[in-house]
Amino acid sequence: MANAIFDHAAEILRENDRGTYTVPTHGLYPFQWNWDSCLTAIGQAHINEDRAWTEIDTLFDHQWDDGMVPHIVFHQHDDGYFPGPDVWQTHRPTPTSGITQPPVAGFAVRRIFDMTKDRDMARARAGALLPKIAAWHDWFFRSRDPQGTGLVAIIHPWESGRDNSVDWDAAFERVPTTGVLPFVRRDTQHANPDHRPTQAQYERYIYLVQLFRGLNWDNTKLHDASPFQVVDPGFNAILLRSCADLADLADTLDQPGIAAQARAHLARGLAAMETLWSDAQGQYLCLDRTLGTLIQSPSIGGLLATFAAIPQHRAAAIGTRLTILGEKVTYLVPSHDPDAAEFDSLRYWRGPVWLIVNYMIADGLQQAGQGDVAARIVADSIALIEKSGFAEYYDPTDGTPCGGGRFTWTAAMVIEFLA
Ligand code: 2M8
Repeated sequence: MANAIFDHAAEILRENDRGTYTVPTHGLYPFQWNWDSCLTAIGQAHINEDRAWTEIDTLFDHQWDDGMVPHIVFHQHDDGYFPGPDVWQTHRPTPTSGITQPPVAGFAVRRIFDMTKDRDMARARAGALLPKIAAWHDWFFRSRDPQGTGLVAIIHPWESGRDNSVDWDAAFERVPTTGVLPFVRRDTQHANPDHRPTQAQYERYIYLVQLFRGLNWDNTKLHDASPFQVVDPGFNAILLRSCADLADLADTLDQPGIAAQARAHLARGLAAMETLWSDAQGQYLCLDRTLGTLIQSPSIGGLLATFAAIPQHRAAAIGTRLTILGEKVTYLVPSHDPDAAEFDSLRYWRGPVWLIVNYMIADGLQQAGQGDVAARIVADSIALIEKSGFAEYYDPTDGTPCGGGRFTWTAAMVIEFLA
């Protein structure tokens, strides 16, 4: 069984491979997405090391001069996705979006470095990527933490990767829709509209794109200009884990300046994470930076915090919280607490299970000595594949496959789980 699943996953990676980058799935997402690519490369590394490195190299070939790595690279013309390059208007040689995504590259590169059997290749490819990843991290702390709090904000829900999470609802209400130009969504033509964000959310997504476009995508202005500034513990945990992995790699590859800077970001960030902890919810919460208050929304973002080296007692509390959640659903980890009124088992990031998040949470729990809960998450992930194939996401109550099918990062994570 495990061999058949592995082979099927490898077939999906091949099918979505466009030579130097991989699309998340045919039709719904026809371009290169940032964190999809980094996590996909981990799966590819089990099959073809050189191809895995190329996936990340291609992404960083499109890094902006200020250090940002965009969330989409529009390598080829394709009308099947909205919003395309004509909406973003970032005026890049190869069109890109103008916002970023969870910075998982540092973690991915370290993981692929450790796996690569050709050690000369590993040192050369990682060595070339390190300064670029460091520049991206520096960009984050400069552009998305202008007050120097130690934690970065997202300024658009798409940056979080958890596009329509309940976490953003209240802050998103304050984003107006005045002046939004008419548009036609394409996502609802590829996937079931009941599994996707609402029209009202899309209007606000586009409002923010138009606002930032009007500021010429100048990252010295965007953070302060955005009516949406949210500090997500999951997003910051990914950044801090990547800082830690970057520092270790930089030591190995004799790049002490990069290591020192990454450790400085890490120390400040880990200390600041404590301000996001909620005893009442038993997990970390998002901070609405505009209001200065924690958002009382028990989502997966606060559990993903375990991907960073948070204190042992916090990781243990998250383990307990996951055990309780595991009694409420058949498949861990639901992207929102099933007891919350806003929980929707089918709608995208408002309830369904995502295998990439399962992977990162399980990895973090394993590092923190919470092996039993991690094992349950991995077992549930494999059970979902056996029951429902390689979907974009799944209903945590009965495993119904949702969103796009034959999904790249789902396949990549399964390869990693089985290897
Ligand atoms: C989803 O987001 C895109 C926008 O970036 C979309 O819905 O159009 C999210 O699940 C995101 O996390 C993911 O990277 C992307 C491609 O898989 O799809």
